[in-house]
Amino acid sequence: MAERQLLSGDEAVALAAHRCGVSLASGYPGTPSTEIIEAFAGLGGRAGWAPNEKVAVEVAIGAAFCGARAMATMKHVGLNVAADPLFTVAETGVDGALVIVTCDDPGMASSQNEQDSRRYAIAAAVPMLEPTDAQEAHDLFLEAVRLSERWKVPVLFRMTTRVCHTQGVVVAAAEAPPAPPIVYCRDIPARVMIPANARPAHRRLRAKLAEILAWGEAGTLVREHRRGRRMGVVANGVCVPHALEAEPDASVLQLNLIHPLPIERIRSFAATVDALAVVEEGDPVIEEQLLAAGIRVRRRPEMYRFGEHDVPRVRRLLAGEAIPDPPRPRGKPPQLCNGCPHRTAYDAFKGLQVYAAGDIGCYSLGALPPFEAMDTLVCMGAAIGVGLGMRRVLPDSEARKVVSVLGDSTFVHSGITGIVEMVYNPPPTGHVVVILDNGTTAMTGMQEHPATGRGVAHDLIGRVRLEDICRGCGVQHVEVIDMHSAGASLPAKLAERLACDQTSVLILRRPCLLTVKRLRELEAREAAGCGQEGCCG
Ligand SMILES: Cc1ncc(C[n+]2csc(CCOP(=O)(O)OP(=O)(O)O)c2C)c(N)n1
Ligand code: SF4
Repeated sequence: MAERQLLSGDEAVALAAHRCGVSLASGYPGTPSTEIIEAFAGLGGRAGWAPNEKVAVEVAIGAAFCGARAMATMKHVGLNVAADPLFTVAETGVDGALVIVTCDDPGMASSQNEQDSRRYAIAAAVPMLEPTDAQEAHDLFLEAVRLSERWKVPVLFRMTTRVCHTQGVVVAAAEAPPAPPIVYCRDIPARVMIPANARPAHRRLRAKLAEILAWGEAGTLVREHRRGRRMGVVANGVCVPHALEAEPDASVLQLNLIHPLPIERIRSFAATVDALAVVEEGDPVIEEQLLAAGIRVRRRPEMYRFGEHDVPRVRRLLAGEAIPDPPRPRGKPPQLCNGCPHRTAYDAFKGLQVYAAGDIGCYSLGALPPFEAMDTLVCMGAAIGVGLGMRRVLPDSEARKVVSVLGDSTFVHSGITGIVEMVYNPPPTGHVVVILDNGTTAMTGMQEHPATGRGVAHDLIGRVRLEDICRGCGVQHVEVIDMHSAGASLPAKLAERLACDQTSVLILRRPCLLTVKRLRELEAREAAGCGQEGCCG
């Protein structure tokens, strides 16, 4: 009998990727996607954290150009960072398989915005699949690999928080598609996107998409749950089980193929029911396409664009009610841990009344009481650019109060180009960048990154040094402050750098409290000459 395992959607994707011989998985941490890379590595797969999502996708493209099966993983906003390679690899196509997993966060449990990745599939003209639970996450991932190999296109694999993190029983497929040999075949016209090659490549992509649509219309990625005819519901992702439970008499058309949308299957389904509604989280992506295709569908009140759905909410939606959601129970506001090294920085910011152009990480909590000492948060890496913009337009006395503050993982992700901008276009007052180097990616669960010098399994690999990057870029003053021994000097040091007209980077170094034990154990093992986790106590 096939083995039954209790897995989350993320783990089920990792299992499927491992079973079908994905040769390389590259990702950048981000809730709710992070566990895919960790679980894939735990199964013995070759996986690495990339400095950011763009690089993760590029690495996976390189592997797929060689005929390998490759996967890149990220949260929804990561796809913005990776959008540049995505749009062009859609046109070059791949030789092996390329599956890009993007995990959306409707309701923003842990994100800076609520964007809907389905728009990317339409804009980049790539197929997108979406599972409704963990078993489907496993099965559909294998389907995504087959699809990518058959049409030589990248496939977007979308999941949302509930599917990523909800556990379910998963039975691994008896047979995964056997992995093809990894061989690099030169194909300059297909891979070098100078305009003369890109023009036919765009036409090839559109032709592939038309074939995939015909395949999708006839295939198994649309499933009918036939019940009554009074109401028909078209749904995707976690909305499928919600709709099935919320309206026991409604027939439900489950879409696993999100793009290209199998519109004729939906039209046929619509003809069999008295009224049609769409249940989807996020933007009305399906609803808009049905309306554009002339399919009569009940329009969803605007309030359902926001937040996650659950069964009672779907019941209200299907009843056409637009009453506000019941208030959510108030939880304890998040706070920096007691003893968190970031606290010292925010005490100093508060004391000096600086304007802190901030960024995303545990240190974003510096915007909340008791500190209220971070002024902006836009997207990863924006701290430096935003701070420089403020410095350039404010009068001198005000400009001197501006500090850019970001974490070490965020700096490597997308802060480095900000440093280049600071050196290239220095404001007349200079500028001060503070890097909170706690030696981890704390916010998403303590992942390693290039400046920690450790890999997914915390093993020693290559390392980049933040101070070398800043000095190499030409920053006038770069200083590492050991916050264990010299934290008390920070306010005076900060005041000194704010007062001078130079470009400065202060790297405040002290490990995140929650990684100290792990770090000690790793270092002890390494000193004993054993790099293996779990080997020496
Ligand atoms: C484009 C993008 N990718 C990933 C994330 C998820 N994320 C939020 S903050 C963060 C990094 C936090 O690490 P660091 O900057 O070192 O700060 P720390 O939490 O350790 O204080 C990540 C990966 C995101 N918000 N946006
Ligand atoms: S997890 Fe680490 S970085 Fe985050 S608040 Fe706690 S001590 Fe600070």
